[in-house]
Amino acid sequence: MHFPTFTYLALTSVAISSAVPPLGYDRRVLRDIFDKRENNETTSSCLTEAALTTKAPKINPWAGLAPEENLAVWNLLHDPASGLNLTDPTEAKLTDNYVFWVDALHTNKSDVLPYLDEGAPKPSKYARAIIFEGGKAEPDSQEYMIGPLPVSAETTIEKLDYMYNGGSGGSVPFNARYFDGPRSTATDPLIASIMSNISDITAALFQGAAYYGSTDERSNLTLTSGTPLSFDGTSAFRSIMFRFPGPASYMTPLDFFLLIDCTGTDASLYFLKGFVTNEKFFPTIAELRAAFEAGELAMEYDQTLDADWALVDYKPELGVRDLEERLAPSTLEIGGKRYKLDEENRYVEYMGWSFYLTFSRTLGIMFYDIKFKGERILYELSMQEATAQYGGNQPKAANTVYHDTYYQLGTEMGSLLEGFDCPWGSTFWNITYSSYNTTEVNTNSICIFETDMNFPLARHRTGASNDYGFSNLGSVKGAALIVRAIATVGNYDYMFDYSFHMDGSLEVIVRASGYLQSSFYYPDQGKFGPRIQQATQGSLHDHIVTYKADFDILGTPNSLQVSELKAVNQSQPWFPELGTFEQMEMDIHNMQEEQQFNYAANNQAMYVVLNPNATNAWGEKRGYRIVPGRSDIHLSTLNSPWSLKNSEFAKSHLAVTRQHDNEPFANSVQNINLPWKPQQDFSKFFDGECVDGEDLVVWFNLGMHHFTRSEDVPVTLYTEAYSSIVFAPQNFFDRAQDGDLLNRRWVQIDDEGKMTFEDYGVGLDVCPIVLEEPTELLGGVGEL
Ligand SMILES: *[C@@H]1O[C@H](CO)[C@@H](O)[C@H](O)[C@H]1NC(C)=O
Ligand SMILES: *[C@@H]1O[C@H](CO)[C@@H](O)[C@H](O)[C@H]1NC(C)=O
Ligand SMILES: *[C@@H]1O[C@H](CO)[C@@H](O)[C@H](O)[C@H]1NC(C)=O
Ligand SMILES: *[C@@H]1O[C@H](CO)[C@@H](O)[C@H](O)[C@H]1NC(C)=O
Ligand SMILES: *[C@@H]1O[C@H](CO)[C@@H](O)[C@H](O)[C@H]1NC(C)=O
Ligand SMILES: *[C@@H]1O[C@H](CO)[C@@H](O)[C@H](O)[C@H]1NC(C)=O
Ligand SMILES: *[C@@H]1O[C@H](CO)[C@@H](O)[C@H](O)[C@H]1NC(C)=O
Ligand SMILES: *[C@@H]1O[C@H](CO)[C@@H](O)[C@H](O)[C@H]1NC(C)=O
Ligand SMILES: *[C@@H]1O[C@H](CO)[C@@H](O)[C@H](O)[C@H]1NC(C)=O
Ligand SMILES: [Cu+2]
Repeated sequence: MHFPTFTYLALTSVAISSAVPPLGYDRRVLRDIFDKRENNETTSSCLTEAALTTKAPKINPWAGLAPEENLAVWNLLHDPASGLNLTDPTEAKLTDNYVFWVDALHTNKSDVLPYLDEGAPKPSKYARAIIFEGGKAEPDSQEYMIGPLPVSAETTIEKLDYMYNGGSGGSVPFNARYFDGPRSTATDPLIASIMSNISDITAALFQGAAYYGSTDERSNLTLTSGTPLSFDGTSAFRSIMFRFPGPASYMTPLDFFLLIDCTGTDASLYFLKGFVTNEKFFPTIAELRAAFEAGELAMEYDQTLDADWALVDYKPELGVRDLEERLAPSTLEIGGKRYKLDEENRYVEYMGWSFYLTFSRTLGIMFYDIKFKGERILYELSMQEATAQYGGNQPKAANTVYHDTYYQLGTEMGSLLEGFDCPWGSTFWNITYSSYNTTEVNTNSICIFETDMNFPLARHRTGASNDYGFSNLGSVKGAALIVRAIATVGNYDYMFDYSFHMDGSLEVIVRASGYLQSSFYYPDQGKFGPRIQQATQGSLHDHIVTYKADFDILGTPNSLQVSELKAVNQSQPWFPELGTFEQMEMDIHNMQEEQQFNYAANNQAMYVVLNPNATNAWGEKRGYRIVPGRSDIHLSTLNSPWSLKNSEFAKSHLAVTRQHDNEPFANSVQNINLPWKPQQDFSKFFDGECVDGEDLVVWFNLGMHHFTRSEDVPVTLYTEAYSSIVFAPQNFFDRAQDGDLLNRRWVQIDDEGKMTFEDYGVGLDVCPIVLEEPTELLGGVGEL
């Protein structure tokens, strides 16, 4: 979530794919494994075959910008006739106007639904562009919408203000805009002059290390500063932490902080605010030096210089585990792929499911028009923001809040390693996004695969007094399709999973791995996290990942029904001896107004999005339940100055709003530096509108309270750091949607003890690879 601030993403981002071995390597290994099974028919194994193709019913109306569209938009913006007076970003200074980034503008739902459902023409595509306007009298960042595309005489460039409710539309004050390369460069002379002046002090404290400037070869300290770097855009500041350089510098922080003011575009006015070290504040160089000379500054521990301990490679010193030289079990689509794809339209069909994917440079992968058995469940399902807020006794941890969309989280979704990040044989898709006048490709950065759930979807054995103890036994295979991407945003690797289950339920999971943003270890500050290395403390923090679920259960008019479990005292005449006694019942009502709310204590409430006018065969209203999963949390601090009003979406478990074309996102991508005067204030969505029988949107949070631990070294583990939620049919159907699955077994034993075994023609022999006889599947029972 956090980059050394000299990184200017829009300019320097490159796909890391070239570092990843070609997929073919592991595929060959896979084939070798199966060839050893002496089957001669495996030359074109269904394990490695591409998925079958299908044709999306509609051209994807949410698609990103094609390379030629991006180029045309770029050229239009840079055409002097546009009046934008743009400078080439690679040469830009603070006082120039230049493009930050370009992406596709989301398509309005009110234009898409008629196209999907009523044969209306495909909505026009638009681009959005954030332009840094340092050349203006009052410098700012202004967002524009450019369209319709393709660029023609009708194409206009307009300010994109409509989706921001903070009062300044698409304009963000200079002091709050993204801290890019030119801004970082502008602060470096001040930092270099201050740090050179005290190089003897840093050398004495930190094993000879000093900072003389970002390009000075003598520098052997690196610096980092996070966000926010402004409260309301009237001023800007950097709380800089120094670290030892190296691949794991997040894990080797030092106890030295430099605070500077960097307000405005004139770098000659930037100034020193002070230093922090040894848990003390020194407003001037003179005061720091006086303390140093009085012998009051010393490090109790040296930070480690060799950070090999923080690399995710094999560590033989941990010992040997018996049989670990063998290949671990793997998910393999051994019956052949059971999903179909329209790659051009990013459209997927799987076991009754169908949906479109798209990609945004800030939000990553997004899902649209999610249907099950032809009926719409969700119009949109998308990640909206990944927030992290830290705690600590120094000016880095205590004031750090990240919004990862600010760092363009989507562009940080990188190549996935087959067999490890995703199963062997998965489908891999590229993602693309604009980079100046060209289009960047992150290869194989989305994977799609079907996985064994490793437990049956359903099973039952009916008891009987025969020798086998049952008269019939049914068990249904559990499988799901997963769409996955992993965004490495600075220190963290967020894994986003969307899991489409056979029964029509949909699970959203986020996991976190990667480096802790750690602090120097202070023995007296255990309340902010444990010591995890010689001189490193794992800093306590919250991760809150906000999602949007625009449910359209069989159409747009939906309600959010709450069924609260209540204990009530009542009496029943057939239990006269009990008098009044307590039992539970449901208090059922529809939420009336837009609101933010939390899961009920003890989870004693069920939330169902239903269509008030659609009933199943039993007369029950058809809906989908929101089932909380693991670690469904909100921010721990609700009144921190660092996240006061720009992170409202992270402050409740759930929220429900009326869908509006001008409220497409929970957050804006440059909101992080405006905690007191947000560009986008999520809490303003809640203005008393009715949500009963309306087009409603559910916003939900996943996340983790990250109670850091030694086992976060070298990196946080996905086993523990994960959070999930399930959307499950609730009276949506007349019965469970497992009856139509052939991947099942049905075993019956008649009165004479004769067993019949039904496999519906599906066994391990379906794929060209024959492994075993199907009866083996049932273990003891099959051999009867
Ligand atoms: C596989 O093919 C080889 C030679 O091509 C043959 O010798 C062998 O018997 C075959 N094995 C089976 C199981 O058919
Ligand atoms: C265009 O921007 C440059 C700085 O990049 C500035 O010097 C110049 O005055 C601007 N021109 C106009 C017409 O605003
Ligand atoms: C270092 O800082 C001190 C205190 O501000 C100042 O007096 C001195 O001139 C500076 N020295 C250099 C070489 O900049
Ligand atoms: C930093 O560089 C100086 C000068 O080369 C050297 O003496 C010192 O050991 C280095 N310290 C670290 C921590 O790299
Ligand atoms: C993109 O911009 C660069 C630098 O201005 C230029 O050299 C290149 O020709 C442009 N590419 C296209 C396709 O216009
Ligand atoms: C993915 O990107 C790579 C590298 O640019 C390219 O060779 C490949 O054709 C792309 N795949 C698809 C399906 O576009
Ligand atoms: C039911 O009555 C008992 C006895 O009066 C009381 O202790 C209990 O709190 C009541 N429960 C509820 C749910 O009101
Ligand atoms: C989308 O809807 C908003 C709000 O109604 C409107 O201001 C905007 O112009 C629409 N966008 C397009 C591309 O029509
Ligand atoms: C449900 O149907 C009734 C009767 O047809 C209609 O009056 C009402 O507006 C409908 N409600 C919704 C939310 O569609
Ligand atoms: Cu964490």
